[in-house]
Amino acid sequence: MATFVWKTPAAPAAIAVVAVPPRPALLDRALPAPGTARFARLVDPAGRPVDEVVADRVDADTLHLMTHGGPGVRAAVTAALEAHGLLHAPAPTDPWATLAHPAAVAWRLDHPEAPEPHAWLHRIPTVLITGPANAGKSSLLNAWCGRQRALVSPIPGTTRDLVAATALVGGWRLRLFDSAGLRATDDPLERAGQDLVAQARGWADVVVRLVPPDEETPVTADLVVLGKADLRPPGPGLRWSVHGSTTLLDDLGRAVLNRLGLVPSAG
Ligand SMILES: Nc1nc2c(ncn2[C@@H]2O[C@H](COP(=O)(O)OP(=O)(O)OP(=O)(O)O)[C@@H](O)[C@H]2O)c(=O)[nH]1
Ligand SMILES: [Mg+2]
Repeated sequence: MATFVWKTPAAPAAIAVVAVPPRPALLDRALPAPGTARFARLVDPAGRPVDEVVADRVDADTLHLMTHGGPGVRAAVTAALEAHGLLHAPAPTDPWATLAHPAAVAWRLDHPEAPEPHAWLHRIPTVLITGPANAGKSSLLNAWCGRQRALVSPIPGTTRDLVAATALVGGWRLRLFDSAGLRATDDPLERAGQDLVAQARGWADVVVRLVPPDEETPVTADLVVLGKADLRPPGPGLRWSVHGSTTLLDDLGRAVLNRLGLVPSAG
């Protein structure tokens, strides 16, 4: 059975586009030749006008009707095309509809036809912030997402659950997870929190290990961040301090994006 497909989303708009087979009975005047367009009226099977359209003959087998885009017009056009014996086919999933970041939309606008280079256009990367108790993980989460999302206190073992927040970094959304501090403990709830961290290390796309000044041993993580930099002597490495400038956060964000292959290395 011949079909028609709406090529534009259902949201109200000035104009909507529907692809139909080039049947002369659909219009009140002759079909345009392939590669040309003409103004016409879409008519129902009894010849009654339904909408004024521009009929664009994309090729020998396809006619695009540019109808008006309000919901009432769309419903009337759908009904008329069904009355002509055409089957309403669902639109193929629009890759634009699932873009997850402002930067992904910008990339798509620049590369409308290109194959997509990575899943991050549609998926929000997850970033686990881990490290010893009292390292400043919750303070980092709060600074990164721009609000007091997690409790901060000088008492080690404050955070137990994974605490999620979203940050926008260079136009990319990141799903950040603060987590329980790592230390020896007999508290069953704190241990349960540390088990969550172990699981999160498995599914997080990037693991950021925040190292306090008294822990200098290099550790394995995607990114090692030297925390409480205001209490450290100057030196190399990726540094962070809640009392520092926003440049530190920018550097950290760039390093995470770099791990994800989203921007070139900051050098
Ligand atoms: N000087 C300094 N203090 C900081 C910094 N970041 C956090 N702190 C302080 O360090 C203490 C612990 O901070 P939190 O952010 O709660 O540390 P945490 O790693 O989440 O701790 P737990 O949840 O217990 O694992 C608080 O008193 C903070 O104010 C920093 O960059 N510099
Ligand atoms: Mg905490």
